[in-house]
Amino acid sequence: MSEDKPRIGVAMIGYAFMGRAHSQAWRNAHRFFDLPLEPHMAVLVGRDEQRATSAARQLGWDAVETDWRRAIERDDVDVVDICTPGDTHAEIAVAALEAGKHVLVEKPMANTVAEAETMAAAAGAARGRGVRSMVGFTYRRVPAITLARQMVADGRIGEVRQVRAQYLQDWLADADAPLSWRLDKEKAGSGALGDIGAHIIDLTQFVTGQRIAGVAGMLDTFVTERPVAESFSGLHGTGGTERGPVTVDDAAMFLGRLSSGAPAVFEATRFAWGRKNAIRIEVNGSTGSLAFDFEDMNVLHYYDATEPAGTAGFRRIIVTEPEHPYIEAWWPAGHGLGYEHGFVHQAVDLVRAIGAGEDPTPSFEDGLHVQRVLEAIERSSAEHSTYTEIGD
Ligand code: SOE
Repeated sequence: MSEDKPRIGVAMIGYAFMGRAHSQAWRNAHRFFDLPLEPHMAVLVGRDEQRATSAARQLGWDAVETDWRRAIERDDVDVVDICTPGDTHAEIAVAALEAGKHVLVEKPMANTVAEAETMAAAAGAARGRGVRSMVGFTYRRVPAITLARQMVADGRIGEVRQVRAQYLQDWLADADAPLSWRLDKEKAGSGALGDIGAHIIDLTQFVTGQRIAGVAGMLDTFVTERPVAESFSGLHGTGGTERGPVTVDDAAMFLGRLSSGAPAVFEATRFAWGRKNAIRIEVNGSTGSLAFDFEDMNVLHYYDATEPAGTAGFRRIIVTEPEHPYIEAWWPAGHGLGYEHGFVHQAVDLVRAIGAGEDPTPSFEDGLHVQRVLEAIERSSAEHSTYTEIGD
């Protein structure tokens, strides 16, 4: 990447956990990948000017705005990267798209289907003006996950018969872990369901190449009130004596049926003591299986049932070869990637799509479908209803 490339200016709104992960992606994308445009970290947006200024200095942003509306009007901003809680996604994304800015929005795309529909409509209108939009489901950009999708598409496991997907964390298993916006329905839309269940919904659709066409589910809240946080860092805070209500689900269990009719089983919980970020998906096909666990994220397990039974077995593919997705830009075989690399790959794919005048994925329409699945699960749980079909 020696020659000077035209710059693409980025405004990032929000600078907490996701803002930090996105910042390292914007810093590194063009330093490891050959991009048609060089990301310029133009402005960080945060309401508290002093704290935002400190964050901008630490994370590498050139300027600060305290109002996102000013950021989306700036001439040095081409992309608006939304890293705020879900209750602000729709207003910011629609305004940014209407201002002619490309938009990347963190998952889940919105807090309701209605919000997601306005976002998808704004994205469709903006697309006609060459303005692009993308939803930040980064785990599909883990090389092993992208390889799994390629292997399913290439027929390496035959016809998809069944899927089981889990997202297990334990950062809320302590009943005294304090409240955060992720536990407030007004802010987050839902709890484990939308926060981490959205990821395994997107991953299942991405790996199988099919949509979830219907669901039945149940949601549980184990701890109904918690200490109000006095300070927070990442996902963990310190609680004071004041307590407040938890207004979202702590765990979501649901069944799904893919567009082919194949059944799927899902579980998302932030109460699984000992599981830190265990995103697991296993796809059983007519001639084999694929299995992945993010806690061993550089490995994809593959069982080829066409092999002679005497030597068949799950092989452990170490997804670090230069021919594997994204790997050529990084390290030699066996050195491995981490959580942060999915965010770099996301920035790379977004900038490449913008440079090529193409629509990046997942699109806002993809995000809207995930929202419809989430809402159908909530409805199924609330009404103790059985299987609910989901339209496109
Ligand atoms: C909390 O559950 C969280 O930060 C999610 O919000 C992210 O989407 C996930 O990648 C890690 O865990």
